[in-house]
Amino acid sequence: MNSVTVSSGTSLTANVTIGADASLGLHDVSVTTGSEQATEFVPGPLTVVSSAAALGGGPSIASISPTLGALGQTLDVAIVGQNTSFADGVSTASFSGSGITVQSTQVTDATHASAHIVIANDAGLGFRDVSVETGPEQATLRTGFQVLATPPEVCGNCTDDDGDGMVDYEDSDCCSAPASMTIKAFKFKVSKKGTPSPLTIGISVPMTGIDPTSSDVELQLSNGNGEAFCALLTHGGWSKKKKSFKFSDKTGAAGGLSIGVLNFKKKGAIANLVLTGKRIDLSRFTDPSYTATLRIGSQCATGSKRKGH
Ligand SMILES: [Ca+2]
Ligand SMILES: [Ca+2]
Repeated sequence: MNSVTVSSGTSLTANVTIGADASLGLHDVSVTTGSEQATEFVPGPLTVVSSAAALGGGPSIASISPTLGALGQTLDVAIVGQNTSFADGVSTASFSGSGITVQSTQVTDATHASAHIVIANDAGLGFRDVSVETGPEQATLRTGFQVLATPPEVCGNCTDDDGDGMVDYEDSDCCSAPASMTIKAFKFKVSKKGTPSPLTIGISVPMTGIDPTSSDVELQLSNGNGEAFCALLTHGGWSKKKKSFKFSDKTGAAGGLSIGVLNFKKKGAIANLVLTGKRIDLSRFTDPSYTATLRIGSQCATGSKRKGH
């Protein structure tokens, strides 16, 4: 510690020299003012790294996934290192602050690890630093992980993860700027016995450059009763046929949608999509006014139509 310059009751600058033999890793910081002692509320806010790391050539964490977690969640966080030497049984991951417990750290290779974490119900909200220690090696990603009060919306799982009533691409968390689609045909029968019935939906969407053989398609239908239908038509089910794309699924994995055709008007700006399934049960949904949401790749669109029989 060389000098301390106080600029206000809550702010000071400490000039420190870090010795060549200082231990690498997180260090606690505290300030003593007479009888008052202020300590950090996240442990180890100062990280000492090797000089190579300080120059950018040392070990660091390039990315993690997911970057968000909610109170009470148990997650596997994938960690990608850069210039690291992760080793299974040696490397341990940690998250700054209190309330995130790393139950295990698994390493697949020198730059890939996975941390199995539990976020306590009373963990502090906000950003956390993520670190992996491998012997003396320390790799840290500043503010790489965020703790939220409620789970984030996960896009593409047909679940309203954050509980706001909007599923996947209906939710602005997944689709911040939906294009306005035109629903050209929308037909299904409500069986009196409540058995699955044919559904056909035809949609005209202003999407450009879309290719469902490389981008998954998700179709959602909702009405006043809630989410009626949500299906992921994975890119593997699509094939290119001249200027159009065809979808085929016989397994039922696409929510019962079995046939689809996607083609383009002349200049390719408007795509026409028709999807049909033979046995889809919408009988629980008595509100005849449906909103469709379609996602192809990163583009999304929404439109409404009253049911036609
Ligand atoms: Ca979701
Ligand atoms: Ca939601």
